[in-house]
Parts: sequence; structure tokens; C-alpha cells
Amino acid sequence: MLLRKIMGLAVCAMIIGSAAFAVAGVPDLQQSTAVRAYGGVETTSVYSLPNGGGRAFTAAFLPGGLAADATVTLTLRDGLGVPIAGFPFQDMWIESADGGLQACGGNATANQNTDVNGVTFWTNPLFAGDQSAALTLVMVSGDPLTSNSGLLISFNSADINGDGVVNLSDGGFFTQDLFGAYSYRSDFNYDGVINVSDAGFMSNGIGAACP
Ligand SMILES: [Ca+2]
Ligand SMILES: [Ca+2]
Repeated sequence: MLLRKIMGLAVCAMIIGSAAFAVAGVPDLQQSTAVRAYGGVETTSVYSLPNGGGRAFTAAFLPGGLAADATVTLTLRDGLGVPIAGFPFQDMWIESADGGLQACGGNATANQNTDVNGVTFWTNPLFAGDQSAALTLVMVSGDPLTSNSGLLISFNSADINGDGVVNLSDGGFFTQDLFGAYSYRSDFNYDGVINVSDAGFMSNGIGAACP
């Protein structure tokens, strides 16, 4: 009887031990959290170029063209809620829920590995083109966080067609929007109109290409 109890306890300990082993150090999509620095309800727009010459997340735009900090901070935790340090930046990236944002080389990865507190961030200008007004998903090892449904960050770029280079093709699309109906893709400073200010972004971007 005593032996059975001891065996039972040992089995329990093994099960609990293996459960803890299974989650310790492995990112948990619910325990991990991501926030945008700007805490308001408005969408923030980040202007990017394929050569990284666009705007940092700290210099994103609010509707109306005012500046806001759209830095994304991710705190990576395992299933026990313990921060995961040293997680490789290549395995954490952001993407548009509609797949609109096109990052050079595939993924818009985090700026660095997670630190001792399990924290990493996106603040440097992206190497990216194309556009999306959909929610931004924070991805860990290929899956979106489940602790939020996405962040209110849109992206546009003088690389309007998202082929990795800004050239006359993009200029053609921009001209259509300049003289046609409003389109977010060409409203680079997010002030609600497409005019000479956006044309400045366009002309400065000509020639920018993915590395
Ligand atoms: Ca292009
Ligand atoms: Ca504008």
C-alpha cells in the first residue's frame, strides 16, 4: 500500500515535472504581450522604404499628420509566465493581418534578441515597401500572439507596388492617386490628403531598393 502511494506520488511528480519542462523556456502566445508606445485609440502610420531610409517607429504619424511613437514592445514569456531571455530576433517579426506589408528578405524582424526581462522591440525603420491599413500582428516562431488581436499600426511606402524598389512604376501609381480619389497608399504623412508634401516623400524615395 505504501509502495503504491510512493509510486503514485512519483508518477505525479514525473507528470508535473514533464509538464513544466514542456513549457519552461518555450514562448506562450497568451502569456506573451505586445504593446504600442502610443496609447491612444487612433491608428498610427509608419512610412517605410526598401533601403531602410523611411521613418523610425518613434516618428510614426497620427491621422492629421501629427507625430506619434508607434514603437512596438514585446515581452516574451513561457507558459509559466516567466520571461524568456536571449530569444533570437529572427524568430519574432511583425506582419500585416492582410499580408500587405512587404519586408525585404521576408520578415520584419525584431530589433534585437530578447533581453534579460524577455523584452524586445521594433523601433528602427523597416526595410520594406507596399502598404496595409490592417492590424499589425506580432508573430513568434510563425504564430501570432493570442493575447491581443493586433496593433493599430498601418504601413505605407513610396515602393507602392511592393516589388522592393522605388522607381517610375511607383511614381505612376502615385500620380494616379495625386489626381484621383484619396488612397492611403500615397498619403505618406497620413494627413488625410495627397499633395505636394507626399510628392516630396515620393521623389526622395526614388531609387531606394532592398539591400
Ligand atoms: Ca516598386
Ligand atoms: Ca498627405
